[in-house]
Amino acid sequence: MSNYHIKHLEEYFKVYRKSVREPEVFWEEIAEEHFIWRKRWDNVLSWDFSKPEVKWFEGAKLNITENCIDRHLRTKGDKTAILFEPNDPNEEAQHISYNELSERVNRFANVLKSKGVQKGDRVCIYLPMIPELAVSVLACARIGAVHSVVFAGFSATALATRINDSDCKMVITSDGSYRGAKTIDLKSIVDEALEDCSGVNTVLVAKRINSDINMVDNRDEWLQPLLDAASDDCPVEVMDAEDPLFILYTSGSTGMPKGMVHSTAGYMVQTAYSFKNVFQYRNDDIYWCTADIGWITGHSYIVYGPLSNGATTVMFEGVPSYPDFGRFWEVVEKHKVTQFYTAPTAIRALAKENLEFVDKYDLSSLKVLGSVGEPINEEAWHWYNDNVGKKKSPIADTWWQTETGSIMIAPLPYVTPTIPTYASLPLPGIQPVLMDENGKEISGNQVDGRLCIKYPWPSMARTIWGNHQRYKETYFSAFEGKYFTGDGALRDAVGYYRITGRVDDVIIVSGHNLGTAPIEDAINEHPAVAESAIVGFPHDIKGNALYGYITLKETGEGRDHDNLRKEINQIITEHIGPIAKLDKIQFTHGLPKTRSGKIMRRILRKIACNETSSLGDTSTLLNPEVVQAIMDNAL
Ligand code: 7RM
Repeated sequence: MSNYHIKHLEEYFKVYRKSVREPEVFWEEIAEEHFIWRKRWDNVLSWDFSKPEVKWFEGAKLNITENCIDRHLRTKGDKTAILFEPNDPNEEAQHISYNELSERVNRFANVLKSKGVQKGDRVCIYLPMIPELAVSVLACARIGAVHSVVFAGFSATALATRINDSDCKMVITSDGSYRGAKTIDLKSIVDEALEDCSGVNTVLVAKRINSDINMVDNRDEWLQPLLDAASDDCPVEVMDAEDPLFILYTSGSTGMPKGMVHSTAGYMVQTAYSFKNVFQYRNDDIYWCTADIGWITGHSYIVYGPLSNGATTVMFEGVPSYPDFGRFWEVVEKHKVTQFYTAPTAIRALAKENLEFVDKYDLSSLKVLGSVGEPINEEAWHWYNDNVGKKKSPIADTWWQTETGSIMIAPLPYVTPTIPTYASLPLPGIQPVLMDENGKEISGNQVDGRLCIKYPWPSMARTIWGNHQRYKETYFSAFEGKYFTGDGALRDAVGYYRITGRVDDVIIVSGHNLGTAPIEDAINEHPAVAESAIVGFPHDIKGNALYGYITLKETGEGRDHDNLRKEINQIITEHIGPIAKLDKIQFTHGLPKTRSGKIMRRILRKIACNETSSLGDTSTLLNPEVVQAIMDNAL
């Protein structure tokens, strides 16, 4: 009897009910049947959200790389584990088999050891999307070092902050990276960062762009000669279930980034389980997630989830717009990708372009589409469904967070009927609840509130590195005894969840709670609109009024702005009601985005409220230049 792969809706409901009735039995069965343990656990779960303290599979011993690599070698040694697609389409793709991955991870692990890295030490990885990134992550895990991957688009200051916060001894980087038509000099960013990081004594440098870089004596070393000299046999470090596997930083709305700490066993079990079900993964599939491994999506659904299932996972170095906007679809055709997982911001960017970029390619291999990172607006959902999935590939709108480690709410393709903009139903083992402002659980359907999770799940982050108090305050204090996600959601008549955005995005206009996502959805239906972001600003009568920042498609650019404003408010009136009409509409050439593609409404709110003297932390912005332009034209 196995609950591991759910194939029918009735089965989903049955398994879900069991997972609520007997959560420990549910997770224990999955853990038992699908992983290699060096020692079995003594206790499935102990927890206390008031401390907060959560332990899964306590007493168990394991190594996650034995589960992601070694156990596949006997039956799948020659199967491609990582399919590396370079930035330049003329450079050949690399098919790295499980055998080869094993060899490379073992060598790398031995290099780390030879440089003095020990179990529990933190290693910062600042690499572009090249195979060494996945290999170094796994090499750390093999020897029990805690990896802290920093997205290689972050600045020197952001990198230094993260290195220092978790006391990394070593940085792994490259001579540079390719990004579309550009090359980026990563090594000099590292050099600049390390001026402020006295704890780092070793920098390992992978060669990617063959540039002439500065190497600091007694600190920097080229990686390849070390790998060549190392043994390809590195026995695994046997870890405790609750030993930290990695730290990943996520920015809070204020203050220092939070180093979320993930555990070994719980994280492994749930990323594997969710990968299997949300992507309906089958043996010969070619799975592609376009995220960067610098984000949680890449950790869980490029590296650990796929590899623990013995899958082929595509690792893409490039960008969606190079050499042209057909790049994603070219890769899908070339490698016959079966599952494609990307972010709404990418979909919206591609939807702005000519459809020929999609139609040129044969996308018939696709079976499942995924979306993650933001609420997917209705317009983008339909574009994705019609043009990429040809109305045949279900879209899994996956809601989760860096903190949750795994996908929490999502339809299971071919199992759960999908509705645009609805992340739909919780995965088995996940117990979401909606709370009102007074801290009461809202029961029933057709309600909205703050999204909390009321029971622990295996892959939840265990703490914030070095600041357990902040962990408690941020996630376990707003609602007693519950994990607070920071998101708002509504639950419809059949129990489907729709995530309406961060709760700080909820705007109360004349006493009505308005989520930004549904309003933006309505606006984005206008044929001239490419993207929009809504924020509130103080209003004498209504309390708050709505301010919309709107970017137009190329086709909309010559249009009369006053007419457009009327049409947009008309659409809002039709979709939501006159209460949600915008008081101010500013047309802009771009919206401020984080490097992971999320619109930074916090900055737009400050501009709308005329508080531009203190914009707060803008160091994680992808496109700081648009902020000035928006301020200059603010209404
Ligand atoms: C995986 C990831 C987490 C925040 C989360 C939400 C938003 C993510 C969706 C979504 C609506 C989705 N981790 N979010 N996925 N909102 N629908 N399917 O993105 O830590 O970087 O961000 O992202 O607000 O709290 S994250």
